[in-house]
Amino acid sequence: MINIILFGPPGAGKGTQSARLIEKYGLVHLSTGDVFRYNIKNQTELGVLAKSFIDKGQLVPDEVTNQMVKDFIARNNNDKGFIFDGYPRTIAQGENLDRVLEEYQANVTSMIALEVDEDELVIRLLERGKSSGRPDDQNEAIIRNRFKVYNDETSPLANFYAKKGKFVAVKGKGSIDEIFQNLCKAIDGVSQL
Ligand code: B4P
Repeated sequence: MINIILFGPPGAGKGTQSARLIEKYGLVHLSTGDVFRYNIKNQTELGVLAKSFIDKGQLVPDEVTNQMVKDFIARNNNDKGFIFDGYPRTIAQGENLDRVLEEYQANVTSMIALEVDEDELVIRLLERGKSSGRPDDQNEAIIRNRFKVYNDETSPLANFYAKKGKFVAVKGKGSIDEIFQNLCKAIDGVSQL
């Protein structure tokens, strides 16, 4: 079983690359952003709550996100493993993921981080905002707030996994194919350990 956290700032390409990686490795994809957006679209109680945070570029509170992930893993437990895309985003979420996987005698294999500079990310997100209808992608101030939240609350997770010897960085700028090949090399490297 391999459990990969695909990490990186907003717009780094986590969703784009996860879609290809799950096909190649047969892993189950958990994108917390996608689950929130599904709930927003269907106007569930979770969706209404999540929207109030996401539209401002803030994180959905840990208790809500952690419970959602716990339920998702319970429903999708499998032999091959997971790609976690956009989760964990805080240290408390990282600790929760360890605890939940332990219940299944599993653990995080590796965090693989896509590194892209902020100006490129703003261009990507504004571009996506033109067609996606996502309010969090349409306003530069909200996008900048997402980076602030990323720098303050999410980036410390890199060190959290580095200390466990489970952090690998991959260049996230270039063609989608090139980046995919580099991610596959990183995954093949850690899955043979
Ligand atoms: P997410 O849905 O996780 O999305 P993201 O960070 O915006 O984008 P991602 O990195 O997946 O980028 P993508 O591949 O789409 O989060 C949205 C919000 O949900 C968060 O701000 C937060 O409020 C909430 N949330 C989610 N998880 C949470 C959690 N765990 N805790 C609390 N709150 C949570 O790529 C972006 C764009 O770039 C696309 O248009 C793509 O086509 C383009 N692109 C990709 N690769 C490219 C490349 N190589 N070159 C050029 N363009 C590229």
